[in-house]
Formats: sequence, C-alpha cells, structure tokens
Amino acid sequence: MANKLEYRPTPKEYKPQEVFPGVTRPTAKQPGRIERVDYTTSGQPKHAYVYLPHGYDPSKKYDILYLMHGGGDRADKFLGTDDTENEFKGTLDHMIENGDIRPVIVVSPSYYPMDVSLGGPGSAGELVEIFHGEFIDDLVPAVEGRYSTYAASTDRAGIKASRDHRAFGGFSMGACTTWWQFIHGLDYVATFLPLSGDCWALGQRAGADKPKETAEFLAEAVRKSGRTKNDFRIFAATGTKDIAFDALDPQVSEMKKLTDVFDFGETAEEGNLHYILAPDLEHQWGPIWDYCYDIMLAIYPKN
Ligand code: FER
Repeated sequence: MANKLEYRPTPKEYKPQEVFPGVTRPTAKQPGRIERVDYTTSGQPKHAYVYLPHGYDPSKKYDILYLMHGGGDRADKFLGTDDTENEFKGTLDHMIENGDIRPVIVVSPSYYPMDVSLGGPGSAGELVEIFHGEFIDDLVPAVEGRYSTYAASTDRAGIKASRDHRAFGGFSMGACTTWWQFIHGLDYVATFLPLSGDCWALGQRAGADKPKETAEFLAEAVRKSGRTKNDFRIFAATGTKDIAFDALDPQVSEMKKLTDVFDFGETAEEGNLHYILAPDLEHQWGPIWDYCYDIMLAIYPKN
C-alpha cells in the first residue's frame, strides 16, 4: 500500500545554506538552469521563465509543469531567474540530483501583461479567467516548440496528444487560473495543482459562498468535455490558517460528493482528487513550495 499523501516540509538540506553570516547559497552539485522565453499574445510582449534540469538533452522527452504566481507577482516569482537565488529552484535541483523525481521541465509564466500601456483587461480576476487562451495559443507553442517535451507538434492536436505529460498549477490567483484551465483546457492538461486558492467561476470566493454549486460547475465541465474520471488528476493543497482555507476546503468537500466525476484518493495512486491540508500553515510562499515538493514526489516518481 502506497503512502498517504500528506504535508511534509521540504528537507532542510534542499534549501539554500548559509555560507557566511547572512549569506546563503544554493547547494546542489548539479544545478539546472533557468532560461527566459519571449512570446507575444494578442499583440502584447510576454515572457516566461523555464527550468531545464541538469543534463537537459533535446533528444529526450520531458514532462512539463506550468506554475502560476499569485496576485501582484511576476513571471520570475516561482523559479527566480538565472541571476537570482530562489529556494524552490534549489529544491528542484536537489530532488532531481538525488533521484527523488525524474528530470522535468518547469515553467513560470504570468497572466499580467508586461506592458500595461497596451491596454487589455486589468484585474487579476479577469486576467486569470482568460489565461487558458494564451496558454494554448501562445505560451505552450513558444515553450514546447523550443524545448523537448512529449508534444510532437505544438498545434492543438500535438498538445492534446501529449496532455498526459503536462501539468498546470498555481498559488492563490494562480490556483484560480488553474481552475479556469481545468474548466476550459482539460484536453491539453491532465494534472492540476490548485494551491491555496478556490474556483471563482461563480464569483469571487465562490468556493466559500457557493461550494456545492462550484463543485457541480466543475463536474459539469468534465461531463461536457467528454472526458472521464480516469483522464485527469487534481492535487489541491492549503493550510488550516491560510486565507484560502475557508473557500478551498468547502469546495473540495463538495467535490468529493460528486463521485461520477471526482474520486477522492488518500494516496497519489488512488482516485483523481487529492487534497493536502497542512496544519497551521498560512498564505505564503514557503508552504506553497513545500506543497510543490510533496506533489512532485507523487507525480514524477523515477521510473
Ligand atoms: C483565495 C484566497 C485568496 C483565492 C485567492 C486569494 C483564488 C487571493 C488573494 C490575493 O491575491 O490577495 O481562496 O482563491
């Protein structure tokens, strides 16, 4: 019987270590690298940061995980850049170096326009709702056209055929983006990581106000897509002191009841709906990186 999926903090030795008083450095011996990918969406210049594992080999195929930041953040938030130290990037390096997971590509985009003077929708709530269009039309072609994933082509057919090797997640408004991606883009992504954020399809914080209706809306999106319960996996996570707890927790409880679509599993191998609830943790990046560590262990075991 596989282990129950539950909160475990990132190992201390995976985090940047102090080398001089007040100075920390990443410690992996074989670090991956971060590259910036530029693309255009609706005439607007955009970029995303891409983590390539150490020894990245374009003749091999890699699973890919897209991770979206929260409200007010930028594309460099999840992974940092090649010039900035980032705790989660160091954790990825260690996980891959130690063989905890297989090498994967991780992408950190943004739903914000880079140049706000060009106009377009403004609020995070509006931007996360439409991001799924940019994802399929512009971001995935830019990234997966340049790096070697399971997408044999980056037209819709190629992205659809490789969906089992593509995951999308995010923190807070990035979780909101993830639920929208689930609603509109099940054909292109198979694994979803909504971290500390509820689904706003029926209004802001509808997970709190309308949990039953929100769960039903998500179930109906699956039924309409023609996909079945074996075609996707959700790994949701939050902390009991997180501001998203009061919204995400009731939403997940209601989703568990809709058993024609959602199948709650205690371990990563059972079911399609998973939920990590961390005692006392708040709406912060440290816990989010821990949830990513826990979930990546579950979804990218070394073959
Ligand atoms: C949530 C709690 C908080 C959530 C989003 C937030 C999408 C965003 C907060 C912020 O950007 O300040 O459940 O769900």
